[in-house]
Amino acid sequence: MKEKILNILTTSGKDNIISGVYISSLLGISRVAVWKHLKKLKQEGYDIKSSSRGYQLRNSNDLLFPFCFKNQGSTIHYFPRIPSTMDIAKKMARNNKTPHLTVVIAEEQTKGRGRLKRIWNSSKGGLWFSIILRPNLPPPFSFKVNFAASISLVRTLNKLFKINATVKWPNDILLNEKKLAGLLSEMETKGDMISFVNIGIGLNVNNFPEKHEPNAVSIRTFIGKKVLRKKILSCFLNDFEKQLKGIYHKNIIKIWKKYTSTIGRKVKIETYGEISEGVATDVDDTGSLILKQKNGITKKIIYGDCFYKKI
Ligand code: BT5
Repeated sequence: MKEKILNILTTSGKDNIISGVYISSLLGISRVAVWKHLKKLKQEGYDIKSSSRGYQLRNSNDLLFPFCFKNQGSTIHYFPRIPSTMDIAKKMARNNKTPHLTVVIAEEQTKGRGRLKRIWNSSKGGLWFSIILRPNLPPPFSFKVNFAASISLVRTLNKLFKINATVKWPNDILLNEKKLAGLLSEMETKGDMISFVNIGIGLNVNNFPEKHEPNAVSIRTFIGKKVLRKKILSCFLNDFEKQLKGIYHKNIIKIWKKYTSTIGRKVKIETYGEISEGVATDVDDTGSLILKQKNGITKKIIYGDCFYKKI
């Protein structure tokens, strides 16, 4: 019923204002029942305005409801306001019946998180989602999935908006040296295989992240207008699904290198409190960064935060 009401509010009426009588006649339920459903939707966080003329779903031109996605809708789960899509995705993924490529989207996250439990600012207007993946891979190969996600994201954004976003090792997306998106992954294993990998993606689209993060940028601030998040997500999912096919045999790192701005840069890497500096000379086939330090010694770094030094 909830989906049906949202669908009616999205698709009909002048100014998208729909009377309760009209909704009740379409759905064959009483006006009181309509009112109760709408009250619940508002409590859940849907931006619905009531007036003497009826009900109006605000900001309805860029909704991310499952029925807004033609072929992908059946695996999309939308929440107006939740702590984090990662928590819901984890719960869902632990149920073996949840299929590969299930997507959990939030309009707003109250406890969005980055790596090492850092805060991820997730106000309205961004694209905050997690994808549940069941790649047929042993755990040491999970890096392929993470790198594939950043390739698909950067490729989608560059194609749709004619921008020149790049990937910073391991998988931040930068635009003009500022952070446009961050990726996070959480995995569980069963025996010798991955049970699921959940990839969380936070992409600044129509929000203004620079208010809280001076080093952040959104598509809207960069290109100067609002864009459709639905289109971004749909194109990304199509590209990512194709990339994941036969991923075990693909040289993902070779593809990733076409999109990275890290190789050749002077960098500082922080790994659990240890700091290393030098030039990032390569990323090897396991996704580790190869750093040539000032003393000439080469170091292989498996995990860490990478900061670019000024050119
Ligand atoms: C990341 O962490 O970059 C991964 C972010 C993943 C967020 C998604 S949103 C959907 C899903 N659900 C979640 O709860 N999380 C995932 P990390 O590399 O640790 O970067 C975190 C740092 O980025 C913070 O310490 C801030 O400095 C900065 N930051 C926070 N919010 C930001 C934003 N909106 N845009 C750019 N930078 C931000």
